[in-house]
Amino acid sequence: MTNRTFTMIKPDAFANGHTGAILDKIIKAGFKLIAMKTVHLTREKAGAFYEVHKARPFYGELVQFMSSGPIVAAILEKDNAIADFRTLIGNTDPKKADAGTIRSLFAKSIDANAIHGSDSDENAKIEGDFFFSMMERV
Ligand code: 3AN
Repeated sequence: MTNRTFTMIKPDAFANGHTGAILDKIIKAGFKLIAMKTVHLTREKAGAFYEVHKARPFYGELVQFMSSGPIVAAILEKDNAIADFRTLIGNTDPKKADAGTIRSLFAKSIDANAIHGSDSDENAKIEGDFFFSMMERV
């Protein structure tokens, strides 16, 4: 699994029409699409996905935001996928994200930050399995 990561184009970026531009950057950076779909998470499903952040002060807002509109969820493949994808998307806070990163280009705030990228191989597997069955991936 070390060559796979999981991403979500979040409700802000989807609603603002940035999905195509973001996918273009991801593909041009060398990631292959293993699985992809558009979904609108219920509050319950968003809450379950972010269960690991339950104790954090922003959990309620995060769940509200992630269930506020459609998202694109995808499994991506590339050598060194986790680290390379986090470099491509930039810092969690778009104000701190390097120029040219997806968050610096398309995100407005730390909570509505355009895109998610898994932080470990273990979480990439858990998160990918949350959204996709075996039949839905290459
Ligand atoms: P990342 O997604 O960059 O790994 P995490 O895992 O620290 O960042 O946070 C998960 C998500 O929670 C972030 N993508 C962001 O949307 C939200 N988040 C993180 N920190 C804050 C914060 N201080 N205020 C509001 N939302 C936050």
